[in-house]
Amino acid sequence: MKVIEKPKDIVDSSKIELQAGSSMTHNRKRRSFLRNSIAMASGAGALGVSAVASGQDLPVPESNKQMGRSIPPEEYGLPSKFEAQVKRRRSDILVNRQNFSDWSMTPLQSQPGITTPNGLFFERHHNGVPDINPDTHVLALHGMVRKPLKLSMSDLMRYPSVSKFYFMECSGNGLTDWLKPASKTVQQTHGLLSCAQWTGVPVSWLLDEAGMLPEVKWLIAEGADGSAHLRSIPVEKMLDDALLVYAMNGEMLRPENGYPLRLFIPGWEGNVSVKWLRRIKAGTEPWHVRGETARYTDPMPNGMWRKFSFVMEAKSVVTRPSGGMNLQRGFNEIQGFAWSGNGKIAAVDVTVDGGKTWQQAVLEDPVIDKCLTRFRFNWNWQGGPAVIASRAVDSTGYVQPTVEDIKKSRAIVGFVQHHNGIFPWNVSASGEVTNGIG
Ligand SMILES: Nc1nc2c(c(=O)[nH]1)N[C@H]1C(S)=C(S)[C@@H](COP(=O)(O)O)O[C@H]1N2
Ligand SMILES: [Mo]
Repeated sequence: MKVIEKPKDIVDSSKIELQAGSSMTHNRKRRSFLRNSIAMASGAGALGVSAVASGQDLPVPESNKQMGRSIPPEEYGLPSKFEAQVKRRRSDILVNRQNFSDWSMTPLQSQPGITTPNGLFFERHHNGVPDINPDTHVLALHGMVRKPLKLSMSDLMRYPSVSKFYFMECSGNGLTDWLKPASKTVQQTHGLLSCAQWTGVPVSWLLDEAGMLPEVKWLIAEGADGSAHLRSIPVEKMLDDALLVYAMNGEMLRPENGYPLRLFIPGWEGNVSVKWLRRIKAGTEPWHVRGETARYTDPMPNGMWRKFSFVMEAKSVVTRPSGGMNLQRGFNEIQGFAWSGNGKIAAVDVTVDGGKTWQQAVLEDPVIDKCLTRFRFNWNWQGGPAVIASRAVDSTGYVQPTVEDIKKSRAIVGFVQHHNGIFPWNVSASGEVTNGIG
């Protein structure tokens, strides 16, 4: 049998000096604990874990003495009631006067792996969530094609499918935090970011079937929601890796994420992944719709605006410790996510001194193209103020910029889009973690 090897940089629990429990009377010889950077700050156990002296220290829990809940004939399982605080949340900075153009954010501080559970996947709707019956939903492929196609959901699901892990990030992720006042938690600063395994049919297969004309340069996708959301997408991207997605994380899409069908454009701003997709039209020019002119473009210092900013460039954030948490002295594993719309994550550096020095974090497998990558870094906090941040490097060699770097090429005004700046968390002398931008 193959065992999962414990990574060498991880604290070896056999070498951690465990703190004596209160009922522990006998004298146990201290085991040595010292490993590389994880030097002990005091005589107390690094992780503050209590040792068990004998069986008597282990009372039998009530749950051992009763029958458990039985399985109902059928159900959709839900998380433990003790996890009730793990929820999607709307912004605590911008209070909308109406709820139709709104968003909710993923609790990244509570996400242990790279996939976001469907009930926690962030949402962004320009005019609410439509209620679409898959039995009557139709996808049309038309415009500059030889044979326009109309497909029902059951037609589409007869095609072979692929399943791919990709992150999705709204270009407005963090937009409140480069302005004042700043959000408190990583959910509020970075939660317009989620990651899932997406299942569907490559757009290229259907464009091939429809006989797309060689002159086609751009395609436009439209949603069946109240905002009739539209985006123009270059043909190269559509043929490269765009998907017609009907499922995420092993079940059909949730209504809020585009049920029964959405376009998925890997690595690009979430806005182009048109939900509730009803048609794709082929043409030669971008259509310059509202979402491409009044929104989703970036101002530059000279007052001009960029035409398109599709790709979400490399970015990372520390999720533990993060805003609202309280640090304990001694060993702390700094954890976070890194991602890039241009490829794989090659490295992540971590600083605990506000960027004076950087050290390389460990990347957790799997490291997937255009997908969230987990990183971790061992830190022995001795008390005293600290500023923690991470910096991602992707497979193209691109390094996540500082806020100052971004300001050189971009005007940071209004609702800042596509901001991938290095994001700091302040740690106070007493261990309170707060937004380091504010
Ligand atoms: N039809 C339609 N598609 C849409 C939107 C919308 O409002 N209507 N919002 C876009 C935006 S701005 C983003 S960031 C993503 C969000 O996808 P999600 O709600 O599944 O996270 O959907 C995009 N696709
Ligand atoms: Mo978005």
